[in-house]
Amino acid sequence: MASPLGIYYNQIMENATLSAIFGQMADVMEILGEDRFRINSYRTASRVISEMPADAAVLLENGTLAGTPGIGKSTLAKIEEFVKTGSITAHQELLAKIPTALLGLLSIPGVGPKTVKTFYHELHIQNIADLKKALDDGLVETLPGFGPKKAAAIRKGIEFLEKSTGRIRLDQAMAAAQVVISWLRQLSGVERVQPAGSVRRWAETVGDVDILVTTSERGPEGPRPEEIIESFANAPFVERILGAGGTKGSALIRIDTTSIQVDVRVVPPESFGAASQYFTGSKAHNVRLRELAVKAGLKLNEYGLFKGETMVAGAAEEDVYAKLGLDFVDPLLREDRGEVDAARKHSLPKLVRLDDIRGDFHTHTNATDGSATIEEMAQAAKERGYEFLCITDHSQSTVIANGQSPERLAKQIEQIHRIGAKLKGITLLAGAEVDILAEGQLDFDDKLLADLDWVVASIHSALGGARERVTSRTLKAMDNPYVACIGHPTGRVLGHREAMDLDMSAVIEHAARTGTALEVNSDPSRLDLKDLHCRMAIEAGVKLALGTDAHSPGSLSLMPFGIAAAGRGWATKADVLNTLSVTQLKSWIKSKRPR
Ligand code: DGT
Ligand code: CA
Ligand code: CA
Ligand code: ZN
Repeated sequence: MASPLGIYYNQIMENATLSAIFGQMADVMEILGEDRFRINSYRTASRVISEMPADAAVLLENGTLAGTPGIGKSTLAKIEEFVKTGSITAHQELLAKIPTALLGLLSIPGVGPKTVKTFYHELHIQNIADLKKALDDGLVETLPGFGPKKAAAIRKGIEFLEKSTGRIRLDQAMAAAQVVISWLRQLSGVERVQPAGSVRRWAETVGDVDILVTTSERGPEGPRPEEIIESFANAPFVERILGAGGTKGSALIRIDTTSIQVDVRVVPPESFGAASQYFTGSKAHNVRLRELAVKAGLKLNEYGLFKGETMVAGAAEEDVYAKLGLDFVDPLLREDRGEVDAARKHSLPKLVRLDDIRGDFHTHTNATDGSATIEEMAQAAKERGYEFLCITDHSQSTVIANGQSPERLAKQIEQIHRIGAKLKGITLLAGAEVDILAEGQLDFDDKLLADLDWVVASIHSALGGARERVTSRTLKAMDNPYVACIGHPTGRVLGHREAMDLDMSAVIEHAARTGTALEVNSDPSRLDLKDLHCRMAIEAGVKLALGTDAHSPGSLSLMPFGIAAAGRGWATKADVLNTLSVTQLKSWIKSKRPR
């Protein structure tokens, strides 16, 4: 059964993969000391692709890709090749020119392609172990332009890398999954290819990527499971094989600057549903199902659901659930958080879907730290089929992001309304992301806030403050009648910054009391609120406002990550403000404001 996120799942992964491939080609060429002009054109292509408003394949087909600035003739040909075959020959040829593990050095914080080039050419370093030895031998600090300080920083970078948990962000895992999925799809005899595990559940971080493949055995000439596994293990993107044989292969593959383990399993078609169920997990969800099976005198494993020796379900995942007396459970919900009980009582929530989303609540333009104009953002939102878009640039105190003074904002409000009036089919809402200051006061006075259609209030300073302090700042901001929403409420950045020590129960209770929405920041490095907090908010009757925090038109495509976080928090359409019409939304905003 399709996930509520539909095709956007593939779209994000395809573009991320393509972007990563071009980035990697530029890295390899830089390490090899090749032509500067081509390196730059690959870097540009990588950036442009990552910011594209729609799937590259779609843009290619409708002809818009050809005219896109930054996409030249040879880049276009490579994208075409990727869309057709799932890989790019030039990319594979480049990878073949360097030792496989060399690119792993790029995962060390502070080490870029230039540094790797020096290590490789001057010291013949091929992997992290070589680099550690060179550091120990004092060779690195003697390199031109290095010195003891830089050598120590690199050593620290390696320590950081080795200490890190090994879990990576969902978007990176999806990009890795897509690389492998594209590869597997083009192998002859492969029938179905599907992600499983935490990637299919859209968990916020991923330990390893799990992929299922089906093939029918076809005698001596046809592909057999071990041949598919062998082909995967020898694919050009594989950095290190961790194990390969029979029906399972595990390998490390690199995506951007990270390595991730990918497990591929080949299963027979008649067990595909049972295997999907088993390997999607979560482990806790599976334990519940197995208990139910046992109670019903059945046996459930990755091969099927059995009554004695007879298979009663196996080819289709839906059948496994149905034969256990359960409604189908969306993968987003499979965390043993009450979903099995609800499935039995037919009371599972009807999850909010991407199709329900009518607009985005959090976007930036080049007035502050975004890269595009108001018109460009509006156009991209329109192309996504949105009915409204909130422009929410930074306020004056966020100096680092070129936050706007009251004067600049006043002008921008006029500008947004002027541009909006000319646009058909989409409503622009003049908003701002207003800083919550040290004592919980806001960065603009009420008179200016009253002129805004949509106010997101966010904490960007002193995030490390005591629980009491960060909580009371947040509560006080919600007391302001013009604050419609609290932006990225906990302030976490996955892999970089811990969440604030917020009293979430108090925040949610106050949001309910004041009629303030809480953001689900849909940037996969934030996912803030996270799934469990979404669930708490919904249970308290608090509305969620999904915002991509897009700093470019392409990033509007991050919305599915927010949908997934909300869905994992059991959100239905009614819980999410993005599903309202503009008229409904305006009256919701008004209801908190003084008459
Ligand atoms: P991850 O990789 O840590 O992000 O999380 P998962 O959920 O992808 O876990 P993983 O890769 O270890 O295993 C994939 C799925 O396989 C898991 O969600 C459920 C199933 N599975 C693995 N080991 C067991 C087990 O010991 N018992 C049961 N019931 N299921 C298991
Ligand atoms: Ca996994
Ligand atoms: Ca796994
Ligand atoms: Zn923002």
